[in-house]
Parts: sequence; structure tokens; C-alpha cells
Amino acid sequence: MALLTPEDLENLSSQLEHNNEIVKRVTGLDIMDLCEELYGAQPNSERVGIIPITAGNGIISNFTASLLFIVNYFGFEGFITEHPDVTGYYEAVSQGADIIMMADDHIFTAHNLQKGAIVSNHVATGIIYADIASRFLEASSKDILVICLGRVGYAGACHLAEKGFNVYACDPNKGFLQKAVDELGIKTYCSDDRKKFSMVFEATPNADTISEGMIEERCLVSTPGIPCGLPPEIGKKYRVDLVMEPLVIGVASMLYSVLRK
Ligand code: 1J1
Ligand code: MG
Repeated sequence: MALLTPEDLENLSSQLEHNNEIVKRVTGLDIMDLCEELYGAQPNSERVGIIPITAGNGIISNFTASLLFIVNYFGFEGFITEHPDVTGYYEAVSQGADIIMMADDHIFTAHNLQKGAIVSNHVATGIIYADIASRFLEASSKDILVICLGRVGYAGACHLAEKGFNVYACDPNKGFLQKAVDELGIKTYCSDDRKKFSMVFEATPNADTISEGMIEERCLVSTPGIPCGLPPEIGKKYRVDLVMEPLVIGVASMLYSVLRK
């Protein structure tokens, strides 16, 4: 997944409100209720210790502040440690954190110290965006398209296969595709089939991955990828409902995911 920039994190709260409205309209549930239903759990004043991490490219300005905003929005208690890295970890645990959140350039994780549950942002993000796509109230069938099978896409495809959807996937990496066909029993999407979808889960860090041939009119596209895979003119022409947001939805999924073992 691409690294966030401080600009991606501007207007987080208005992006959240906007996406919450869309999620509610297209699935019947807002993000919070959807998380509760997805994981069968709700927060019970867990304290989330958020640790800034300086490794690799280092601190992303506003990253931990954005996490604190999200943690509070979903009804958890939270605090950002004064120190980064291992010193911050010691501080978080000493100050009674139930859940630790921290990210370097490779893994962004939530770890519930009480339950022993740990999750990566890749997996939690894949699951929730796939789940949102799969709940489309106006879906024309149980067919769903997954675009790209990296860490996020694979987790989402796995979730959809377990939920009993007819999952079609494409990925330029034939190895990734074969692995998903073998392990998850999904089908390969081939543009020659002229098949169109009412539910699309897109998980790439690239623009313009969605073409006209793939989608039905008034379909739902759910994607955590920045930049957006849906070209704006196609979105307009097909009156697509688009769920896309840089951080909040994935983090909500992480938090609820570690509430249970
Ligand atoms: C680095 C986060 C990098 C991403 C969701 O503590 C800090 O400020 C930095 N070490 C945080 N990961 O940008 C992922 C997370 C989307 N991209
Ligand atoms: Mg509720």
C-alpha cells in the first residue's frame, strides 16, 4: 500500500462524514454499525495507546493525531505517547493501554494486549472494503469483482469467498491470481467475457484500473486505494456510488477486529 501524505489526511472528518453517508445509503448501515455487525463486538472503554514510529521514512505529520481522532470517533479512549518507538511502547503499556497502534512503512498494526488479538491494516482494510461492496442493497446478483490481489485485495477476496459470494478477480501478476484461484476457489475475470458487475472492490495504488466494460450502471465501487481506480468521467457516466477514504474506514475495521480473540 502506498504511504499516506500529510495532504491525504487533511479534511479527514469531512471525508468521514461524506463516506459515512454513502455507506449508509448503499448498505443500510453506517460505518460504526457495519463494524459491529462484521466483528460482532463493540467498544467497552478500551484505552488505545498510539505510538509514533520514526523508522524508515519516519513520522508522517498528522498520522498519529488522525488515529486519535478516529479512535475517539468510534467510542474508544486513546492517547498518543510522548516518546516514539520502543520508549513510546514502554510508555503506552505502563500507562494502561489495552490496545497498541503503531505503523512503520511496512506494517500498520493494532494489538489488543488483553485479548491477544493482532491485525494488520492491510487485512482489516481489505475485509471492510470488500464487506461494504458485498452489502450493496441494489446488487443485481451475488457476483463481485475484486481488482488486484495484493495483501489488501487478497484479504478482501478471502472474506467474500467465505461469505459465499461469486468472486471474480483480476491481477496482472498471474502468480497472485493462480494462488487465489487455488486457495479461495474464486474465478478469473477476463474482459473478453463481457461480464459486468454491480459490486466492485478495488485494491490497487493505481489510477484508472476500472474500465467501462467491467461495470453496470449505478454500481457500487468500494476502494481504499489512493489514487482512485475509477476515472471520474466513468463514475459520472455510469452514476457509480463510490466509497473511498484514506484512513478512517480501515482503522475502524482494525479497532473492531481486535476486540475479539
Ligand atoms: C507511517 C505509516 C505508513 C501508511 C494506511 O508514526 C508515524 O507517523 C509513521 N511511522 C507512520 N503507512 O501510510 C499506510 C497506512 C495507508 N497507508
Ligand atoms: Mg450502534
